[in-house]
Amino acid sequence: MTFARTLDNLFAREVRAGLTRPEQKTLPCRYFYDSVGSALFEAITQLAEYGLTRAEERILKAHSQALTDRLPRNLIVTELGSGSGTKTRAILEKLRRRQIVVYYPIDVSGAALAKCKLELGSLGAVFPLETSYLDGLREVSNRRAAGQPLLILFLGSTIGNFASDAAVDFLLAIRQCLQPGDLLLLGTDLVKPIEKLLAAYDDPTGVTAAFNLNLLARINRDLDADFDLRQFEHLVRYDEEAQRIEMHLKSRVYQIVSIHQADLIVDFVPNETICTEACHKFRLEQIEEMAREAGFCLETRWVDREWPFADNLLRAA
Ligand code: AVJ
Repeated sequence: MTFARTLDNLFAREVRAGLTRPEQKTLPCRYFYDSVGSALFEAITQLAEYGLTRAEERILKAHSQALTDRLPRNLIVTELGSGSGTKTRAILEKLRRRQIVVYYPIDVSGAALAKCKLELGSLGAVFPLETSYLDGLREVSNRRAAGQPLLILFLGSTIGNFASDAAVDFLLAIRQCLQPGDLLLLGTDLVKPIEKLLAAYDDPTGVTAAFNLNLLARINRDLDADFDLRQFEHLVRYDEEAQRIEMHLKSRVYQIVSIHQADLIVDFVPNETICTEACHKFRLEQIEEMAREAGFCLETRWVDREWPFADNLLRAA
């Protein structure tokens, strides 16, 4: 039974759970990343309005030597949600000057992992793991030699997809796979003017709207459903109190949708929404507090000023 097959069942269960919620209907954002979704996300990272990726690229280009100088010898590197790995090149290029690079990219998207292996394969030994973040991390932790240090990369502010308590729980779960002294490089998008955030998630070109709608296309294809994408509209909100961007799909009309593999018939009233993603934004002091609660201490951090974003080097205490 391949990972993809088991996913369908899990996918069906999670879609059913999200669309039968009493208050706000939801869909899990990790299902954005089928091959079309991964390609659309790559396009998002090129958009003028979406400054996150370029901000982190600037940080890694400028500081990967300083980062490498802080790393213990003979470590292995793993990355949660590596995507195509383009940002990681800066770090691995510096690392291979002083050791053989051993890198485990972990991602739910096989398409992204294939690109990552192509992108970074010339820099050392690359072992892609197509699985969930924590299962992959446990796998890597089991494979390392006794006492061999580990660097985990969790870039791009994907931690922002977790609500604040869940983010601490997730970091705690990571901590439990580690040994004291292991390092985590955590990418966090920082709070900034609302109009800048709204433009980043609702670009005038419509790429993010397509990325969002593609989730319904995936459900139609993989779960035998009949969503009419033209009857849904991409909608973005910013919740100032929760410091988060929310992406929604809004129903234009009253409609009934059948999702056969989830054994579900669900109706939508006009203007009702499905929340498909929450992207939390951080203040520097909140990141340090979150890290402390999860058993990490902040070693150092690098901040991009042009598009406020921070890469935080955390040590497992
Ligand atoms: C990959 C989760 C970091 O939150 O900015 C981009 C995903 N969603 N545009 C983000 C995303 C809409 C992205 N992360």
